[in-house]
Amino acid sequence: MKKFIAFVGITWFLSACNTEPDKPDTPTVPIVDNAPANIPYKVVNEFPHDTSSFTEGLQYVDGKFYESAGNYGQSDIRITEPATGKVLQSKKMDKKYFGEGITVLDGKAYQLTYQENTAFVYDAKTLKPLATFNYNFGEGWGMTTDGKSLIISTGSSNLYFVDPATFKVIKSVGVYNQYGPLAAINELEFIKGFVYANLWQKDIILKIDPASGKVVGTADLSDLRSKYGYPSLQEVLNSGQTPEVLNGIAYDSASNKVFITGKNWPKVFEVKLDN
Ligand SMILES: [Ca+2]
Repeated sequence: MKKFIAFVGITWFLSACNTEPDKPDTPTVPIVDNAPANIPYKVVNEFPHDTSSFTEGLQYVDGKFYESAGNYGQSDIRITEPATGKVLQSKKMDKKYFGEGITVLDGKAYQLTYQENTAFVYDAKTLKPLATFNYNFGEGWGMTTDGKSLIISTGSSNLYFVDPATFKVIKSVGVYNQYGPLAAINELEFIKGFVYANLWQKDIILKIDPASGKVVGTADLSDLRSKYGYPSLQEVLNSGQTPEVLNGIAYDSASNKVFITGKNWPKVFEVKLDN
């Protein structure tokens, strides 16, 4: 960022030195990145959610939720009925794996693991295991898809675009706002050309331009807890209470509905953001 400011300063100085009368006196340099837009939110519906699920990923596919539950010994991939929260199908992971981000693409469900550098691929209808991949670009945190690549977060500020056929990284993009890089990017959802992301241990959702990594919008959901009688995030972080952090964003593109939940949350909320 310092280099950028220096560049702006030098360009402004050169521009200010321009005394030729026939040239318009307009700035020719980009304005330094400003703050992301505030995205208001509104709860429009609420549905039950399994409080035993330490939610690490959520996606809406053909009328069902696909969810990844974390923690060693309690991890699984599950398909649930949105209206009731009923688990329709599930596949438990071996106790050595901690389930993390999940996404469904072309009939296959992909699931990351936290520190095991292993991704699992399942048949999305039957949850039959199809393949495993090993990866080494970081821990497994969140995952979504733009319909072509898997998009993965690792707890860093980067989004990794990964080939679903090989699990090789195609490119990475650093997420930043007006203050610089933002670490701990967590659960993801691709909505209308943007990546929406939970930020670990924050009650906010970021809207990210996937081409540049720039945060273009922020939704602050911190009052959702008090509205529903949940302990504040600070109380949860201090004492280990539940519901834990926001960590699930799903999108139904057919009906333009956004759903959010969190680790051990009793509800999935349908919310209106800027969708
Ligand atoms: Ca998601």
